[in-house]
Amino acid sequence: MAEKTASGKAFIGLGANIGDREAQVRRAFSALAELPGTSLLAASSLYRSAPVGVGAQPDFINAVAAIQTRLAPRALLEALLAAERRFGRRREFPDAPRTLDLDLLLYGDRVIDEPGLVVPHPRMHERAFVLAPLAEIAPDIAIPGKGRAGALLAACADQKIEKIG
Ligand code: GSY
Repeated sequence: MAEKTASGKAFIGLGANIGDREAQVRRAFSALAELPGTSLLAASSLYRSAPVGVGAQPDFINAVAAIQTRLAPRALLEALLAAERRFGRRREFPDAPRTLDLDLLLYGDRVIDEPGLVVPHPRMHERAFVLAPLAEIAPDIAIPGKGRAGALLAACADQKIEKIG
């Protein structure tokens, strides 16, 4: 049985760069709403973004969701990994193109550094493909130790990203 905790608000980064990327990300919002003890609070627009840190790959479609969940961080992470697998994600090599990527970005104001579970997501504060959709649905959200999403986004002006609705 999944580990339970008091209900908390979390933010999830969604991304896809193979297959029907837009459809997969839109369906993933519904998949998040169907996780045990979880409801979808907000879904950002979809954004097309150039790949960061993975070499020459197709552009990504990215988005961010806010959820309310009774799953504890580790149980939430496991549920996200299981959802990725249901969407056909295969980890054939590090940073392989993906049908769906679900990153646990923030869990309330918790700071967690455990094997396989680091929250806030360690690179989210420097990635426009996370910060733009996050700032859209939660402009004043603070990333512990880093600052506010809206302000951090201003420092990523060189990264190519386009809102597609
Ligand atoms: O960490 C998410 C996977 N990822 C992405 C992504 O989702 N979007 C873009 N634009 N670049 C990325 N590089 C990685 S790794």
